[in-house]
Amino acid sequence: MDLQRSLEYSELMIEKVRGKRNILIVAHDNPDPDALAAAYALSHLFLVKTGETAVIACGGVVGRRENRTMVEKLEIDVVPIEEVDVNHFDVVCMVDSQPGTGNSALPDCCRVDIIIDHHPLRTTPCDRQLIDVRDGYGACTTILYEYMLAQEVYLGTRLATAMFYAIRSETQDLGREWSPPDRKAYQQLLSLSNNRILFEIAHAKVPREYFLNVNQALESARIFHDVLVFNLYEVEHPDIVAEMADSLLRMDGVSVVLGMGCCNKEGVLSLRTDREDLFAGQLIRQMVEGLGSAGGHGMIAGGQIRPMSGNHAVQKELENTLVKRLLKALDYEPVRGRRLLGGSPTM
Ligand SMILES: [Mn+2]
Repeated sequence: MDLQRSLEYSELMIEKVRGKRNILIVAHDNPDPDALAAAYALSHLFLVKTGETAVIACGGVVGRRENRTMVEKLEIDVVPIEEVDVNHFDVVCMVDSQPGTGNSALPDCCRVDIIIDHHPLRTTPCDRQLIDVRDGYGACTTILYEYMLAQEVYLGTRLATAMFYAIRSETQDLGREWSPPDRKAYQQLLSLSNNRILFEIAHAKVPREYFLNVNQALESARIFHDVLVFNLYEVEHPDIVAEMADSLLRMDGVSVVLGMGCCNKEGVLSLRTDREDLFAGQLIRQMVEGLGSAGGHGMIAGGQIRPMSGNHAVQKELENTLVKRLLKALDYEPVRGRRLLGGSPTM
C-alpha cells in the first residue's frame, strides 16, 4: 500500500471539493462493481470530510443481475448521465476510467477535475487536474480503500460490502491481476462485510434471456488455435458479453477469448486471456483500429464499435475481420474455426 501517496492525493481532492455545492462522480458506461464501489466510496469520502453530497452518474445500464442486486441491496444511488446537466457541476470526477478512451458517455469536451483509475494512463494531464492512476492495482476500489485508511474514515457495513464485492469480482477473488494492496484491502474489507448480502449478490436470480445468451455463446463458439470466438449478436445489455467471455476462458486448451455482441447500435467486444505474455488492452486496440475504441488491462479488455449495423450478415463480416486481425496480431496462421460444440470444422 502507498498510504503516503493516498494521504496526499485524498487531501488535495477533499480540498478541491470543499465548499463546492455541485459535485459529479462519473463511472464508466455499463458500470461494473469496481466502478460502482469506487464512485460510492469517493462520494462517501467527500460527504464525511466536507459535508457535500455528490451525484454519481454513468451512461448505459447496470446490466448484470449481480450488479443490480449490489446497487439495490447496498443502496448505491446512480443516475443516468443523460439526466444530468454536466455543465452544472463545479467539480467533475471520473473513477475506473479516463476521459477520451471511449467508455464514458461524458462528453469529451467536458472538463474533468479529478481522475482516479487503475488502467494504463492514456489521458493527457492538463492544468490543475488531479490524477491518481495506478495501473499496478487490480481494482480501482483498492485506491479508494487506501484513501479511507489514510483519512481515517469509518467504513459502514454497506460501503465495506460494496468495496469487498468490487475487489472480489474485479480480481476474481485475487486470482487475476491482483496486487499486494488489493489483497490487503480484500482481507480487511471481508471482516467488515455482510456475508448474507454478499451471497444474495453473487447468487442473484437471472431471467430466461440469460440462458438464451449462454446457449448462443456456446452455439456460436469457434476455436482457432488457442483462441475462442463467440458472437451473441443482439444483447439486452453489454455486460453479458464479458461474462460469457470469462466463462469460456475455462475451456481446455483455450487461452484467448474474443466475445462479441451488439447493443443499441453499438458493437460490444470483450477480450480475455490467461497468457501472461499478452497484453489484452493493446491487442484489442490493434484489432479495432479504424472501427471503434477500446482499452483494458493485461488480461481483460473491452471495446466498442460505433455505429454498428443491426444486420446479422454485417455483424458476421465484422467478426471475420476481427478474427483475422486477432490471429495476425498473435502471429498465428489463418485457419478455419472449429465449432466448440460438434466435431467437424465449419465456417
Ligand atoms: Mn476496474
